[in-house]
Amino acid sequence: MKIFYSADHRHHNPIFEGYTSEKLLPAFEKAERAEIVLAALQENSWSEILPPADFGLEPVLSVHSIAYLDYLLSAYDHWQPFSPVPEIAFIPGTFGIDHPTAISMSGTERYGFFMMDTTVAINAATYSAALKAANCALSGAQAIARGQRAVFALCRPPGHHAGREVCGGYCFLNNAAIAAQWLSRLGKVAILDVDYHAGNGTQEIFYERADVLTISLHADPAFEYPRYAGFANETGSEGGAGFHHNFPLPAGTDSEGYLNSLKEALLLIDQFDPEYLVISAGMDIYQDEPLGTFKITAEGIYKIGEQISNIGLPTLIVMEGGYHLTSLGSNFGAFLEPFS
Ligand code: Q9C
Ligand code: ZN
Repeated sequence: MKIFYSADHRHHNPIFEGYTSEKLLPAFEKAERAEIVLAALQENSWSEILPPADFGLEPVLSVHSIAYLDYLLSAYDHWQPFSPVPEIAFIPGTFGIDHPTAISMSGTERYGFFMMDTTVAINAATYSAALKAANCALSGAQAIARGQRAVFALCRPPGHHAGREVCGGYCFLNNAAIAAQWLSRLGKVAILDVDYHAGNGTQEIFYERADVLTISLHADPAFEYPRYAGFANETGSEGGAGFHHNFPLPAGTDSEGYLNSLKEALLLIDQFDPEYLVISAGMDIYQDEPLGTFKITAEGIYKIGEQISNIGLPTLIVMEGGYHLTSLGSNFGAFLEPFS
């Protein structure tokens, strides 16, 4: 199996993901996540690790706005004159709730328009890391289009919480959405999101589209991040009405409960009859996950991969979340094994 990976993610290594009045909260989304997954996959005879090709900005700008890209590129440098400590990453203190547009790019406080939470601090390396991750996903999409059965994009930072012009939940560029958008020129695409958290960014990006079916299985946003999206009654709008499906699941969901919902999701994909399948894969569904509440075993993760693989579509698997470091490598291995 082709696996696209770039080491450029390493310098995007946030030390905090929010704050209380007393302290900064340490980050879960760390560089070692990708290194751990890479090291585990290198042990498999079926792994072929490849660097991503450069697809330029066009495929990224077909999903994200130019103002947003400019924000990711310039926020850190722009902020430096105001920063008390030079190395620390940029995070604004004011957020542009429901504002129709980013009025102007002057003034770092305006940057709060582009983010939905405090987990997306930007340092000097964030933009290039995010762009490389998008290129890993695009390289995977291209390999699928050229006839590969299944490809893994070892993306970091992750992407599925990023919307057209908003970052959040450790995500800056929506890698899976960028790849799916690229593939959608060639035929219908289904995106299945099995990360523990609702794929709100992907949902937003394709919400009015009938040619890209989006489905997300996740912890119920009534109690879990991202809180403001991922409910069952959100099913698409305009031309895309009926082409988005959320499966909000209760805390404590085990392998059996998960696989039951997955069966329904796979039926919807079968009925849609797409040319390509893109998976947003997060191992934070695992039982020992520090950010999760599900009770899914390693065997359950293998079976989830197996059920998805059994529908037989050309499949691009994109790495999203998963923060239990000691199981992360073997869980991605278990998920990918049925596709190999
Ligand atoms: N202390 C992914 O798995 N949690 N993102 C916010 C702040 C954010 C998870 C709680 C979780 C984001 C890609
Ligand atoms: Zn997640």
